[in-house]
Amino acid sequence: MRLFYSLTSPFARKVRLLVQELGMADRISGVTVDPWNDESLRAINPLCQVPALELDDGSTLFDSPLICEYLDALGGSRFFPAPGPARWTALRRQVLGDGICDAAIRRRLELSRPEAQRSNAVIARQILAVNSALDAAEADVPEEGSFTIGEVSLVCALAYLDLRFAKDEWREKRPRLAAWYRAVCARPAILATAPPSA
Ligand SMILES: N[C@@H](CCC(=O)N[C@@H](CS)C(=O)NCC(=O)O)C(=O)O
Repeated sequence: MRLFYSLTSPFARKVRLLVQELGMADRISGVTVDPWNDESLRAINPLCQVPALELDDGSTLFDSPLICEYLDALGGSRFFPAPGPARWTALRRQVLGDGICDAAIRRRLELSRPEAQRSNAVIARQILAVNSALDAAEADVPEEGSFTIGEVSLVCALAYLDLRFAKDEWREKRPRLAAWYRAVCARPAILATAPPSA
């Protein structure tokens, strides 16, 4: 299998982290690509986004939740619980983490436009989404020892905020989330997939 990714993509990091956790690194080769500037990616993923996974039969999977669930099924089904309360909690946390990344990326895109074309309303809405999602995560900090796709997504989202918006200091008003993040970051798979510094 071939994984198309970029080193700074939080969505691609979810997949890379899972690959490490599941011990599947020897089954997947990585191809780095810039999704914003390399149109050749569109032949793999028509949405031209990373992550995208090319399977051994030449077909492709894209969107991190789908790729993660596929790899988890191949690797022993440890990160996506069976239908029931644990699954809904894991998937809710995954949506929350992914949503933080979506909003942070939208904010970055808006900020990259020439100043005269920027919309302060768009930027404010993305900031509100991230802050509200962080407050929701503070109110629902993962239980000790829980490490499902939900926690994987949250880790990748928090690291992405540190990478792109470090000055926002999300930890300040969220001590429980900050303590959880500090502790979970000792996991080897998290250390091994850390994004390069900004
Ligand atoms: N829902 C997708 C989002 C993937 C995504 O937004 N990837 C970004 C990089 S972090 C990308 O490739 N953007 C290029 C584009 O949207 O044109 C997932 O979970 O994989």
